[in-house]
Amino acid sequence: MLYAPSFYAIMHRRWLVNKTNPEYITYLSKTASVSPVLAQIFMNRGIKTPVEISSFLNPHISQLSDPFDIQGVKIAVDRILTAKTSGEKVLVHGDYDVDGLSATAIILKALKMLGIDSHYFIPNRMEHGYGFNLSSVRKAKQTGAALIITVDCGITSFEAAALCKKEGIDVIITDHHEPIRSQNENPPSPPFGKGGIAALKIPSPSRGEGKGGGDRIQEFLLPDALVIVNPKISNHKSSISDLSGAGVAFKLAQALATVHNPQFAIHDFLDLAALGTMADVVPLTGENRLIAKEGLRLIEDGIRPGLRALKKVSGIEGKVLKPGLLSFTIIPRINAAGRVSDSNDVIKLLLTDSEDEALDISSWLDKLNLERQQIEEDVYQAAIYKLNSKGVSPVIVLSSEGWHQGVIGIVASRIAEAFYRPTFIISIEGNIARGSARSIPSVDIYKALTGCKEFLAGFGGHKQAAGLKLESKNILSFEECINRIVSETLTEKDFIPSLEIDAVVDFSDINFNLTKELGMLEPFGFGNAEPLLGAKRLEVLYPKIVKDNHLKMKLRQDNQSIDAIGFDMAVFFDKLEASTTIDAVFTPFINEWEGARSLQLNLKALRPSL
Ligand SMILES: [Mn+2]
Repeated sequence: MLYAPSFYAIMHRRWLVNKTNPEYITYLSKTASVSPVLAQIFMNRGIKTPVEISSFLNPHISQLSDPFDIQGVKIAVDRILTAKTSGEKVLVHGDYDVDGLSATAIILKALKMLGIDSHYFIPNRMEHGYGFNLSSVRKAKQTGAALIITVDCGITSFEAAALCKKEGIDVIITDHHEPIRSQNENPPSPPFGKGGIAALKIPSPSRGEGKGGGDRIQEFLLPDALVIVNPKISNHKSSISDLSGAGVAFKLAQALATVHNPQFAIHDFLDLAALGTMADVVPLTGENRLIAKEGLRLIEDGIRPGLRALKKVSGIEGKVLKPGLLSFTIIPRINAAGRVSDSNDVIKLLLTDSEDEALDISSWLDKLNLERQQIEEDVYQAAIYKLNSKGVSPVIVLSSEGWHQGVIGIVASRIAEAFYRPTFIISIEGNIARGSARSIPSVDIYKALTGCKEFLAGFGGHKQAAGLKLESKNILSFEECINRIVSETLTEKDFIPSLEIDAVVDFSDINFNLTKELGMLEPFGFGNAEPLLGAKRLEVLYPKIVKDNHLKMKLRQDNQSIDAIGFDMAVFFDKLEASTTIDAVFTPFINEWEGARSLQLNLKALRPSL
């Protein structure tokens, strides 16, 4: 997601303000020694005691949880150490996205540090499809591996695990995706086979309740592996239940470090774990916050040649890094390989000690990313053209021959965001069509798909993203069905995006100390959004358009005025008259200009005062 809000989203938004008991805010502010505004923000985010606030404000890797708390880690560690003592070869099976590649690099590096002869297999999106599959088992046989460790996948790989068993190859599955629940009436057992649907990999947010013991494993349909390490099986609703694939791999590396080798420094893995964590858009709270915060610092310091080179080709060398910045610099470049080419060289990039090799691979990724952008833009423009001719319905379904599989998910996401409608982008190849869907918060797209399964050959995913496969001749019937189902359950206001405001403030609350406090909540991202503040009845002074598209002005409340900038908000200029008052939503920040520091408001939304 880029910073620029779409025109559509700016113009039609419901403003929601969180309300809390003011007495508790005063109490919390005093006991936790934070401003009332910050206390309100914490309350909104479910952080409700001084102890919780203190640990959130001071994340440190010493707070990392014991990796052996995750079910299966002990067995996995023992098996890996057996591979070391008996000189067995090990194959790491990964995935072609940033999370899967980071996870692969983490485990490979850990195995190499133990002196284990290790190899890897990254499936190719076009050739093998997503997930641990039979070609990976073949590769293990070729290399003579006695043990396969999957990362960021495998939790639904029944077939491949069964084949391994038959071939006498042990499998350790490490994953973070949702396991299939056994009471599920339709177990989506390997639904699409070869060339499956990439978008299916995103975990479903539906969770089991309570903390699992060994007996709870019975509730899931799991592949027959030696052991499965997945916090979704045993650590529901804990600080580690939302780890990314790289996060789970990191916990295994952390466990190996604690039992085996003192020269194992968990610092050697944290930058990669952070990369997967940010790329997979898991909530940046709990253990993920510790990983992201520390890992970002390591990426900033440039400890790894591969990431240093990627920063260089992305033009962000020496910059202060935030998840939002990485999401349109390093992350898409790494993902480009899996989208339009092959990701195997990315592992070399992440593990190399050679500056030259790092720069070579990074430049290649940079080119692939340009190629990906061009392909994406072509598909996007073609999709918008189709949309213009057919009009916007409650669910947008667009299809065509020749739309590249590697970009349909991104295009669906862009259109869903721009038009605030669940969006399906479907690529037709002869009789068969494959599509990718992205939804809006009010629509559970997985559930809606279930209602249309008579038209589908297969589907999977979760509330906000899904993949599907169908016969081309059924596209129209499917489109009618999904529109009917969604229209039946939603009202008009569900199609208006909302803007959640953390606190309504007076200008007298906004000062340097507050911006400093807000900075301590970083890194911002999914699950830990940048706080939005609101203020009412503001006078607009000296509005002007700068650099074509941005809006600059002063806002005044009582006797205090503050500079404000609205990126990509020039569209509001005509609506601003110096005499009318407006309400504004913003994040305050410190603007440094020629050595001087001043408060400034980064505007997110404006409306005339009611
Ligand atoms: Mn993942």
